[in-house]
Amino acid sequence: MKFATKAVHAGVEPDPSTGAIMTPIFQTSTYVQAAPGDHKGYEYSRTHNPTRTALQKALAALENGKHGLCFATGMASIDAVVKLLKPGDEVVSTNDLYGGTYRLFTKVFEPFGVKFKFVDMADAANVAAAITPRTKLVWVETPTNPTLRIVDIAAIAKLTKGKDILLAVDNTFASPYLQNPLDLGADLVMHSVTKFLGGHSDVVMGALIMNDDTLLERLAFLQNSCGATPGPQDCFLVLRGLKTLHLRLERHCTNGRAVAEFLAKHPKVGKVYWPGLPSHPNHEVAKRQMRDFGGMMSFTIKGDRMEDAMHFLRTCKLFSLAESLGGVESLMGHPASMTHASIPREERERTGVTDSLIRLSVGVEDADDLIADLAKALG
Ligand code: P1T
Repeated sequence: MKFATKAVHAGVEPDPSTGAIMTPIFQTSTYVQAAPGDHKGYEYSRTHNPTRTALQKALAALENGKHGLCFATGMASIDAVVKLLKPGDEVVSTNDLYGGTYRLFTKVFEPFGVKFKFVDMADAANVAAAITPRTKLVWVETPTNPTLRIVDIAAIAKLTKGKDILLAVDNTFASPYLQNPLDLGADLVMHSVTKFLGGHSDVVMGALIMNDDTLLERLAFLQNSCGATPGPQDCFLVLRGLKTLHLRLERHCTNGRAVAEFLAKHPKVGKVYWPGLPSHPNHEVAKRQMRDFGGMMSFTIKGDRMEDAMHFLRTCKLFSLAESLGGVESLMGHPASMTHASIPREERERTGVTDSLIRLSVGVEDADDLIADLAKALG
Protein backbone atom coordinates (compact mmCIF):
# COMPACT_ATOMS: atom_id res chain seq x y z
CA MET A 1 0.00 0.00 0.00
CA LYS A 2 1.32 3.48 -0.82
CA PHE A 3 1.93 6.16 1.80
CA ALA A 4 -1.20 8.29 1.25
CA THR A 5 -3.47 5.25 1.49
CA LYS A 6 -1.74 4.11 4.66
CA ALA A 7 -2.01 7.61 6.17
CA VAL A 8 -5.79 7.49 5.72
CA HIS A 9 -6.48 3.84 6.55
CA ALA A 10 -3.66 2.16 8.50
CA GLY A 11 -4.54 0.78 11.92
CA VAL A 12 -8.17 1.83 11.70
CA GLU A 13 -11.06 -0.64 11.37
CA PRO A 14 -14.76 0.24 11.67
CA ASP A 15 -15.77 -0.24 15.32
CA PRO A 16 -17.14 -3.83 15.53
CA SER A 17 -19.94 -2.95 17.96
CA THR A 18 -21.40 0.06 16.08
CA GLY A 19 -19.74 0.34 12.67
CA ALA A 20 -18.36 3.79 13.61
CA ILE A 21 -15.83 4.61 10.90
CA MET A 22 -13.63 6.56 13.31
CA THR A 23 -11.95 4.64 16.13
CA PRO A 24 -13.85 5.70 19.27
CA ILE A 25 -12.14 7.38 22.21
CA PHE A 26 -12.15 4.48 24.67
CA GLN A 27 -12.23 6.69 27.75
CA THR A 28 -11.98 3.89 30.26
CA SER A 29 -9.39 2.87 32.80
CA THR A 30 -10.46 -0.76 33.08
CA TYR A 31 -12.35 -3.58 31.34
CA VAL A 32 -14.79 -6.08 32.83
CA GLN A 33 -13.67 -9.71 32.92
CA ALA A 34 -16.19 -12.58 32.83
CA ALA A 35 -13.90 -14.62 35.07
CA PRO A 36 -10.29 -14.00 36.15
CA GLY A 37 -8.22 -13.86 32.95
CA ASP A 38 -11.32 -14.25 30.75
CA HIS A 39 -11.30 -10.92 28.86
CA LYS A 40 -11.27 -9.49 25.32
CA GLY A 41 -7.56 -8.64 25.25
CA TYR A 42 -7.90 -5.57 27.44
CA GLU A 43 -7.44 -5.52 31.24
CA TYR A 44 -6.25 -2.06 32.26
CA SER A 45 -5.61 1.08 30.19
CA ARG A 46 -1.99 1.61 31.24
CA THR A 47 -1.25 -1.73 29.59
CA HIS A 48 -3.59 -1.57 26.58
CA ASN A 49 -6.29 0.73 25.27
CA PRO A 50 -8.09 0.20 21.94
CA THR A 51 -7.65 3.82 20.78
CA ARG A 52 -3.93 3.57 21.54
CA THR A 53 -3.72 0.18 19.82
CA ALA A 54 -5.17 1.66 16.62
CA LEU A 55 -2.66 4.51 16.71
CA GLN A 56 0.27 2.19 17.43
CA LYS A 57 -0.69 0.08 14.40
CA ALA A 58 -1.03 3.17 12.19
CA LEU A 59 2.38 4.54 13.22
CA ALA A 60 4.05 1.15 12.66
CA ALA A 61 2.54 0.98 9.15
CA LEU A 62 3.71 4.50 8.25
CA GLU A 63 7.29 3.63 9.27
CA ASN A 64 7.18 0.26 7.43
CA GLY A 65 7.61 -1.38 10.83
CA LYS A 66 5.96 -4.34 12.50
CA HIS A 67 5.29 -2.86 15.95
CA GLY A 68 4.53 0.56 17.42
CA LEU A 69 4.39 1.77 21.02
CA CYS A 70 3.10 5.15 22.15
CA PHE A 71 4.29 7.14 25.15
CA ALA A 72 3.00 10.17 27.01
CA THR A 73 5.70 12.40 25.45
CA GLY A 74 8.62 12.13 23.07
CA MET A 75 10.95 12.30 26.08
CA ALA A 76 9.16 9.36 27.73
CA SER A 77 9.81 7.26 24.63
CA ILE A 78 13.54 8.12 24.66
CA ASP A 79 13.61 7.40 28.40
CA ALA A 80 12.26 3.89 27.70
CA VAL A 81 15.02 3.23 25.16
CA VAL A 82 17.82 4.24 27.55
CA LYS A 83 16.24 2.03 30.25
CA LEU A 84 17.15 -0.96 28.07
CA LEU A 85 20.75 -0.29 29.18
CA LYS A 86 22.59 -0.98 32.40
CA PRO A 87 25.39 0.78 34.30
CA GLY A 88 28.68 0.61 32.39
CA ASP A 89 27.00 0.54 28.98
CA GLU A 90 27.97 3.21 26.47
CA VAL A 91 25.91 5.28 24.05
CA VAL A 92 27.22 7.07 20.98
CA SER A 93 24.99 10.01 20.06
CA THR A 94 24.82 12.87 17.55
CA ASN A 95 26.46 16.01 18.92
CA ASP A 96 23.78 18.27 17.42
CA LEU A 97 20.82 17.01 19.36
CA TYR A 98 17.50 18.22 20.79
CA GLY A 99 18.41 19.89 24.10
CA GLY A 100 15.91 17.82 26.07
CA THR A 101 17.48 14.59 24.82
CA TYR A 102 20.93 15.89 25.78
CA ARG A 103 19.59 16.78 29.25
CA LEU A 104 17.99 13.35 29.72
CA PHE A 105 21.22 11.62 28.70
CA THR A 106 23.67 13.71 30.73
CA LYS A 107 21.63 14.81 33.75
CA VAL A 108 19.35 11.81 34.34
CA PHE A 109 21.14 8.72 33.03
CA GLU A 110 24.83 9.59 33.40
CA PRO A 111 24.49 9.56 37.24
CA PHE A 112 23.19 5.97 36.90
CA GLY A 113 26.46 4.95 35.24
CA VAL A 114 25.52 5.01 31.55
CA LYS A 115 28.23 6.75 29.50
CA PHE A 116 27.42 9.06 26.56
CA LYS A 117 29.73 10.16 23.75
CA PHE A 118 28.59 12.96 21.45
CA VAL A 119 30.17 12.96 17.99
CA ASP A 120 29.64 14.65 14.64
CA MET A 121 27.83 11.83 12.84
CA ALA A 122 27.90 13.58 9.46
CA ASP A 123 31.16 11.62 9.14
CA ALA A 124 30.50 7.94 9.92
CA ALA A 125 34.22 7.53 10.73
CA ASN A 126 33.62 9.52 13.94
CA VAL A 127 31.00 6.95 14.99
CA ALA A 128 33.31 4.04 14.13
CA ALA A 129 36.03 5.63 16.29
CA ALA A 130 33.66 6.10 19.25
CA ILE A 131 32.30 2.52 19.31
CA THR A 132 33.86 0.23 21.93
CA PRO A 133 32.92 -3.28 23.13
CA ARG A 134 30.74 -1.53 25.75
CA THR A 135 28.69 0.40 23.20
CA LYS A 136 25.10 -0.82 23.34
CA LEU A 137 23.17 2.02 21.70
CA VAL A 138 23.83 4.43 18.84
CA TRP A 139 21.40 7.35 18.99
CA VAL A 140 20.96 9.23 15.73
CA GLU A 141 18.95 12.37 15.13
CA THR A 142 18.59 13.28 11.44
CA PRO A 143 17.94 15.94 10.33
CA THR A 144 19.44 17.26 13.56
CA ASN A 145 17.77 19.83 15.77
CA PRO A 146 18.42 22.72 15.13
CA THR A 147 21.16 22.86 12.46
CA LEU A 148 19.57 20.31 10.11
CA ARG A 149 22.68 18.19 9.61
CA ILE A 150 22.07 14.91 7.86
CA VAL A 151 23.40 11.62 9.14
CA ASP A 152 23.80 8.78 6.64
CA ILE A 153 21.67 6.13 8.39
CA ALA A 154 22.71 3.26 6.09
CA ALA A 155 26.41 4.04 6.68
CA ILE A 156 25.91 3.98 10.48
CA ALA A 157 23.85 0.76 10.20
CA LYS A 158 26.86 -0.92 8.56
CA LEU A 159 28.84 -0.16 11.72
CA THR A 160 26.26 -1.59 14.14
CA LYS A 161 24.95 -4.61 12.20
CA GLY A 162 26.01 -7.98 13.54
CA LYS A 163 27.12 -6.43 16.84
CA ASP A 164 25.12 -6.23 20.05
CA ILE A 165 24.38 -2.55 19.37
CA LEU A 166 20.93 -1.05 18.94
CA LEU A 167 20.66 1.64 16.26
CA ALA A 168 17.90 4.11 17.11
CA VAL A 169 16.90 7.08 14.94
CA ASP A 170 14.93 10.09 16.14
CA ASN A 171 12.88 10.73 12.98
CA THR A 172 10.92 13.68 14.40
CA PHE A 173 12.21 16.35 11.99
CA ALA A 174 11.68 14.23 8.87
CA SER A 175 8.42 12.43 9.71
CA PRO A 176 7.76 9.05 8.06
CA TYR A 177 6.61 10.87 4.92
CA LEU A 178 10.17 11.97 4.22
CA GLN A 179 12.29 9.18 5.64
CA ASN A 180 11.94 5.61 6.94
CA PRO A 181 14.99 4.67 9.05
CA LEU A 182 13.99 0.99 9.45
CA ASP A 183 14.31 0.59 5.67
CA LEU A 184 17.84 2.01 5.92
CA GLY A 185 18.96 -0.51 8.56
CA ALA A 186 17.95 1.10 11.88
CA ASP A 187 16.53 -1.15 14.62
CA LEU A 188 14.29 1.45 16.21
CA VAL A 189 12.58 4.68 15.15
CA MET A 190 11.55 7.31 17.66
CA HIS A 191 9.12 10.20 17.12
CA SER A 192 8.05 13.18 19.07
CA VAL A 193 4.47 12.64 17.87
CA THR A 194 3.84 16.15 19.20
CA LYS A 195 5.28 17.48 15.93
CA PHE A 196 4.40 16.50 12.33
CA LEU A 197 2.49 13.32 13.22
CA GLY A 198 0.01 15.15 15.45
CA GLY A 199 0.42 18.12 13.15
CA HIS A 200 -1.91 20.59 14.88
CA SER A 201 0.00 21.67 18.02
CA ASP A 202 -2.66 20.22 20.30
CA VAL A 203 -1.05 17.02 21.63
CA VAL A 204 2.21 16.04 23.35
CA MET A 205 3.16 12.39 22.67
CA GLY A 206 6.00 10.06 21.75
CA ALA A 207 6.34 6.79 19.84
CA LEU A 208 8.76 3.96 19.11
CA ILE A 209 8.52 1.74 16.03
CA MET A 210 10.47 -1.49 15.45
CA ASN A 211 10.46 -4.84 13.64
CA ASP A 212 12.05 -7.11 16.22
CA ASP A 213 9.62 -9.09 18.42
CA THR A 214 12.03 -9.34 21.37
CA LEU A 215 12.69 -5.62 21.30
CA LEU A 216 8.93 -5.01 21.31
CA GLU A 217 8.56 -7.27 24.32
CA ARG A 218 11.27 -5.43 26.27
CA LEU A 219 9.96 -1.98 25.39
CA ALA A 220 6.31 -2.89 26.00
CA PHE A 221 7.40 -4.17 29.42
CA LEU A 222 8.99 -0.75 30.14
CA GLN A 223 5.98 1.10 28.70
CA ASN A 224 3.69 -0.73 31.12
CA SER A 225 6.07 -0.88 34.10
CA CYS A 226 7.11 2.78 34.03
CA GLY A 227 3.63 3.87 32.95
CA ALA A 228 4.21 6.95 30.78
CA THR A 229 1.38 6.09 28.39
CA PRO A 230 -0.83 8.59 26.52
CA GLY A 231 -4.55 8.93 27.14
CA PRO A 232 -7.16 7.86 24.58
CA GLN A 233 -8.27 11.41 23.75
CA ASP A 234 -4.74 12.31 22.66
CA CYS A 235 -4.48 9.08 20.65
CA PHE A 236 -7.70 9.99 18.87
CA LEU A 237 -6.38 13.45 17.99
CA VAL A 238 -3.20 11.96 16.51
CA LEU A 239 -5.20 9.36 14.54
CA ARG A 240 -7.14 12.27 13.09
CA GLY A 241 -3.94 14.22 12.36
CA LEU A 242 -2.34 11.28 10.54
CA LYS A 243 -5.06 11.24 7.90
CA THR A 244 -3.61 14.40 6.34
CA LEU A 245 0.08 13.77 7.07
CA HIS A 246 0.99 13.39 3.38
CA LEU A 247 -0.99 16.49 2.35
CA ARG A 248 0.49 18.62 5.10
CA LEU A 249 4.03 17.44 4.40
CA GLU A 250 3.71 18.16 0.68
CA ARG A 251 2.91 21.76 1.54
CA HIS A 252 5.56 21.97 4.28
CA CYS A 253 8.09 20.91 1.63
CA THR A 254 7.05 23.38 -1.10
CA ASN A 255 6.81 26.24 1.41
CA GLY A 256 10.11 25.15 2.95
CA ARG A 257 11.83 25.39 -0.43
CA ALA A 258 10.37 28.83 -1.15
CA VAL A 259 11.42 30.20 2.26
CA ALA A 260 14.91 28.63 2.17
CA GLU A 261 15.58 30.03 -1.30
CA PHE A 262 14.38 33.47 -0.20
CA LEU A 263 16.65 33.41 2.88
CA ALA A 264 19.66 32.13 0.92
CA LYS A 265 19.44 35.18 -1.38
CA HIS A 266 18.79 37.78 1.33
CA PRO A 267 21.71 40.20 1.93
CA LYS A 268 21.18 40.29 5.72
CA VAL A 269 21.12 36.53 6.15
CA GLY A 270 24.33 34.71 7.08
CA LYS A 271 24.06 30.93 6.99
CA VAL A 272 20.97 28.96 5.91
CA TYR A 273 20.63 25.38 7.13
CA TRP A 274 18.13 23.51 4.95
CA PRO A 275 19.09 20.10 3.51
CA GLY A 276 17.41 20.84 0.16
CA LEU A 277 19.91 23.58 -0.74
CA PRO A 278 22.74 22.25 -2.97
CA SER A 279 25.12 24.26 -0.76
CA HIS A 280 24.14 22.18 2.32
CA PRO A 281 27.18 20.05 3.22
CA ASN A 282 25.11 16.83 3.43
CA HIS A 283 22.77 17.57 0.49
CA GLU A 284 23.79 14.43 -1.43
CA VAL A 285 23.05 12.14 1.54
CA ALA A 286 19.75 13.96 2.10
CA LYS A 287 18.79 13.37 -1.55
CA ARG A 288 19.56 9.68 -1.15
CA GLN A 289 17.75 8.95 2.10
CA MET A 290 14.90 11.48 2.14
CA ARG A 291 12.00 11.83 -0.31
CA ASP A 292 11.98 15.62 0.03
CA PHE A 293 13.48 18.13 2.45
CA GLY A 294 10.68 19.34 4.71
CA GLY A 295 9.81 22.67 6.26
CA MET A 296 12.36 22.79 9.08
CA MET A 297 15.31 25.14 8.69
CA SER A 298 17.59 27.45 10.61
CA PHE A 299 19.48 30.57 9.64
CA THR A 300 21.75 33.21 11.14
CA ILE A 301 21.69 36.98 10.72
CA LYS A 302 24.93 38.47 9.39
CA GLY A 303 27.13 39.72 12.25
CA ASP A 304 25.66 37.03 14.53
CA ARG A 305 24.39 39.46 17.18
CA MET A 306 21.83 38.49 19.83
CA GLU A 307 20.08 41.90 19.54
CA ASP A 308 19.46 41.41 15.80
CA ALA A 309 17.91 38.02 16.51
CA MET A 310 15.71 39.57 19.23
CA HIS A 311 14.59 42.36 16.87
CA PHE A 312 13.70 39.78 14.21
CA LEU A 313 11.76 37.61 16.68
CA ARG A 314 9.80 40.63 17.97
CA THR A 315 8.95 41.87 14.46
CA CYS A 316 7.75 38.68 12.78
CA LYS A 317 3.99 38.33 12.96
CA LEU A 318 2.90 35.25 11.01
CA PHE A 319 5.70 33.13 12.47
CA SER A 320 4.83 32.78 16.17
CA LEU A 321 7.67 32.66 18.67
CA ALA A 322 7.20 29.32 20.40
CA GLU A 323 8.86 26.06 21.31
CA SER A 324 7.88 23.05 19.19
CA LEU A 325 7.46 22.53 15.45
CA GLY A 326 5.61 20.54 12.83
CA GLY A 327 2.15 22.08 13.22
CA VAL A 328 0.14 23.60 10.38
CA GLU A 329 1.01 27.09 11.62
CA SER A 330 4.49 28.55 11.15
CA LEU A 331 6.63 28.82 14.26
CA MET A 332 10.04 30.28 14.99
CA GLY A 333 12.41 29.69 17.84
CA HIS A 334 15.72 30.89 19.24
CA PRO A 335 17.56 27.67 20.10
CA ALA A 336 20.32 29.31 22.17
CA SER A 337 17.79 30.66 24.69
CA MET A 338 14.93 28.19 24.20
CA THR A 339 15.17 24.55 23.07
CA HIS A 340 18.96 24.28 23.51
CA ALA A 341 19.45 26.45 26.60
CA SER A 342 20.36 23.33 28.61
CA ILE A 343 23.47 22.77 26.44
CA PRO A 344 26.61 24.63 27.63
CA ARG A 345 27.44 27.66 25.41
CA GLU A 346 30.80 26.28 24.28
CA GLU A 347 29.26 22.98 23.27
CA ARG A 348 26.29 24.50 21.43
CA GLU A 349 28.44 27.06 19.55
CA ARG A 350 30.66 24.25 18.32
CA THR A 351 27.63 22.79 16.55
CA GLY A 352 26.50 26.13 15.10
CA VAL A 353 23.93 27.12 17.74
CA THR A 354 25.17 30.69 17.89
CA ASP A 355 23.44 33.80 19.30
CA SER A 356 21.64 34.83 16.11
CA LEU A 357 20.56 31.35 15.02
CA ILE A 358 16.82 31.28 14.37
CA ARG A 359 14.91 28.08 13.72
CA LEU A 360 11.81 28.08 11.53
CA SER A 361 9.07 25.51 11.33
CA VAL A 362 7.50 26.55 8.06
CA GLY A 363 3.78 25.81 8.16
CA VAL A 364 1.19 25.24 5.45
CA GLU A 365 0.05 28.84 4.98
CA ASP A 366 0.55 30.72 1.69
CA ALA A 367 4.29 30.97 0.98
CA ASP A 368 3.98 34.56 -0.33
CA ASP A 369 2.56 35.74 3.00
CA LEU A 370 5.26 33.90 4.97
CA ILE A 371 8.03 35.41 2.84
CA ALA A 372 6.54 38.91 3.15
CA ASP A 373 6.54 38.50 6.95
CA LEU A 374 10.20 37.40 6.98
CA ALA A 375 11.21 40.18 4.56
CA LYS A 376 9.64 42.80 6.82
CA ALA A 377 11.34 41.45 9.95
CA LEU A 378 14.74 41.26 8.20
CA GLY A 379 14.32 44.74 6.75
O1 P1T B 1 8.49 17.36 23.44
P1 P1T B 1 8.42 15.87 23.35
O2 P1T B 1 7.21 15.37 22.66
O3 P1T B 1 8.66 15.21 24.66
O4 P1T B 1 9.62 15.42 22.35
C1 P1T B 1 10.98 15.64 22.63
C2 P1T B 1 11.76 15.78 21.35
C3 P1T B 1 12.51 14.71 20.89
N1 P1T B 1 13.22 14.76 19.74
C4 P1T B 1 13.23 15.87 18.98
C5 P1T B 1 14.03 15.90 17.72
C6 P1T B 1 12.48 16.98 19.37
O5 P1T B 1 12.51 18.07 18.57
C7 P1T B 1 11.75 16.96 20.59
C8 P1T B 1 10.99 18.12 21.08
N2 P1T B 1 11.38 19.33 20.51
C9 P1T B 1 10.91 20.56 20.81
C10 P1T B 1 9.95 20.81 21.71
C11 P1T B 1 11.51 21.64 20.02
O6 P1T B 1 10.97 22.78 20.01
O7 P1T B 1 12.54 21.40 19.38
